[in-house]
Amino acid sequence: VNNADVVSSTGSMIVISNRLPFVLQRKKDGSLVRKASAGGLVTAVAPVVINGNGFWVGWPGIHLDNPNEPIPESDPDDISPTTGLKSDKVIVVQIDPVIFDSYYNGCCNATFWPLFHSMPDRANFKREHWKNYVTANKEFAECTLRALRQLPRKNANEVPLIWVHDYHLMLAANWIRQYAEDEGIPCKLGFFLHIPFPPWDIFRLFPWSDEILQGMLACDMIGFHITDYCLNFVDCCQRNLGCRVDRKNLLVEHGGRTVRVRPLPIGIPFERFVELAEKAPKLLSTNQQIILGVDRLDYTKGLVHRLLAFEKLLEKFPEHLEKVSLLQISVPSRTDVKEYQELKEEMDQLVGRINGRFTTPNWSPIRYIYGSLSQNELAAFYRDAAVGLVTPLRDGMNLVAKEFVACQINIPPGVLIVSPFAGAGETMHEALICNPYEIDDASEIIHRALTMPEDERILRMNYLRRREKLNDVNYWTKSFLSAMGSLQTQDDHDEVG
Ligand code: GDG
Repeated sequence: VNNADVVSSTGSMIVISNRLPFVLQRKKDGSLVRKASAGGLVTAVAPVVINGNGFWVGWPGIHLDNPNEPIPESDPDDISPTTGLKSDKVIVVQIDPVIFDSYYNGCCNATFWPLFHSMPDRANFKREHWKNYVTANKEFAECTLRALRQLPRKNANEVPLIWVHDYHLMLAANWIRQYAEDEGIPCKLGFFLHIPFPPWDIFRLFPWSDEILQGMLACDMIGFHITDYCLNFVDCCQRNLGCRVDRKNLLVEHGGRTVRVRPLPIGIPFERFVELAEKAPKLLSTNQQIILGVDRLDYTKGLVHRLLAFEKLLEKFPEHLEKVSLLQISVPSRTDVKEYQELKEEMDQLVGRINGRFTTPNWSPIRYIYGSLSQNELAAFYRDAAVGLVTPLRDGMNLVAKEFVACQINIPPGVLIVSPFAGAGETMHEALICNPYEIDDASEIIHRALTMPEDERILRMNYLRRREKLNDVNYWTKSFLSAMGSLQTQDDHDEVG
C-alpha cells in the first residue's frame, strides 16, 4: 500500500462488519487457510485499522466447531492490504449455524434487502428471523467489546473509534454503547449504510422499525451514500420515534445526545482500476460494439428490464443487428434464497428467447456469463466496451458505474448509462440517465449512446473521470473520519502524503 494513500485516524479503530476482510477455508488436511477479499472498501479501511493497531470484528465465511481454533496468518505471497492485519487483531464472530442462517438469509437478505430497496412485496416479515437478528447483533456487540478491552490507547484522552457497517448490524451499536459505558471505556461510534434508506412509508412496514432506529441512533454519526437517504432516515426518526430533528443540518436528538447524519458517497480505488485497464489484455474483437452489464444476479439490478430494453433496441433500430452485442456478466449471489433462484431461471429463459429470435450464423445479440471474472478480465471489458449499462431499479450507490469510467482510458471513450434510482445516478451528472422501467425510452437512450459523436463522448467521460478520481475510496474513508471528528491532519502525522 502506497503511504500517500494511507489515511490515519487520531486513535485506534475497530471495524465491525458481517464479513471479515478475508474468508477462512478448510483444506483437505483439516487445516485452515485465509483468502483475502479484494474489494475497494477493504483496501481503503484496512490500512487505517492496521496503522492504529486496531481490530476487525466479523464472520469468517465458515462455521468453526471449535471457537478457540487458532486463525492462520495471511499467506506470505498475499499482496492484499489485509496482509498486515495480524490474526490476534481479528475477532472471529461465531454464531450457531441455524441462528446464523435465519439472521443472514432470513432477516438480512429476505427482509431488509428488499424492504430497503423499496420492494416491500418481496420482503417477508417473520418474528423468528427478527429474533435471530437480535441475537446475532448482540453476539457481534459482545465480540466488539472484547476488542475494545484489548485496544491499545496511547493516552487517557484518546477515544477509540468503532465503525459499524451495513444493514446486517443495525442494532449492534446499542449494546456496544451500553457495555462500554458499564465498563467505563470511552468510545465513538459511527455507522455506514451501504444500501438505500427507504422513505418512511416503506420503512414503517417493518414491524420492529422503532428498534432499528434506536439501534442506529446509539451511534454518534450515521453515514449514507446520498442526501435523500439521510433525509429519509431523519424523517423516520421524527415520525416513528418523535425525535426532535434538524433537517437542514441533518441532526437528530435522541437519548439526550445529538446524532449527526451525513451523506458520504463511496468511491472506488480509481488509480488501481486505471492501472488494471492499462495492463489488461485485449479480450473483445473490435468489429462489434459491446454494451456491457456487470452485476450480482439480484432483482434490484434491473436485469430483466435491461434485456427487454436491448430487445426493443434491436426491434426499433435494425441498423444495430450484427453490429452490437450485449455482454452481461451476472455474478451468482445468495443462491440459497428462492427469489434469486427464480431470477436465474427467468434470465436463462429470456436470454434464450431473445437470442433465438435474432441470432444469425455469424452473430448472437446477447453473450451471457453466469459466473465471476478476474479483475483483469473485468478491467479489459470495462475499457473496451462502447457502452456501460448500469440500470438498477434501486441501488445504494453502484460501484460498477465508477469502475467503468475509471477504466475508460481509450480515446475516444465509450458512454455510461445510469439509472436515476442508483446513488451513482445522483452524482454522475454527465452520464446518460435512463429510467429502467420505461423500456421504450431505455432503448432510445442506448441508441443515443451507440451513435453519440466522439467529441461529446470525450467531454462527458472527462468530467466523469475527473470527479471519480478526486472522490475515490480513500477520500471516502477520510470523509468518514472527518465527519467523526477523528481525522489526523497532515500537520500532526508525517505518514499522510
Ligand atoms: C453494495 C450496494 C454499493 C462484479 N462482478 C465481478 C466483480 N464485481 C464487483 C464489482 C464491484 C462489486 O462487485 C459490485 O459492487 P456494486 O456497488 O455494484 O453492488 P453491491 O454488491 O450490491 O454493493 C451498492 C456498494 O455496496 C458499496 O457501498 O455501491 O449500492 O448494493 O466492485 O467490480 N468483481 C470480480 N469479478 C466479477 O465478475 N472480480
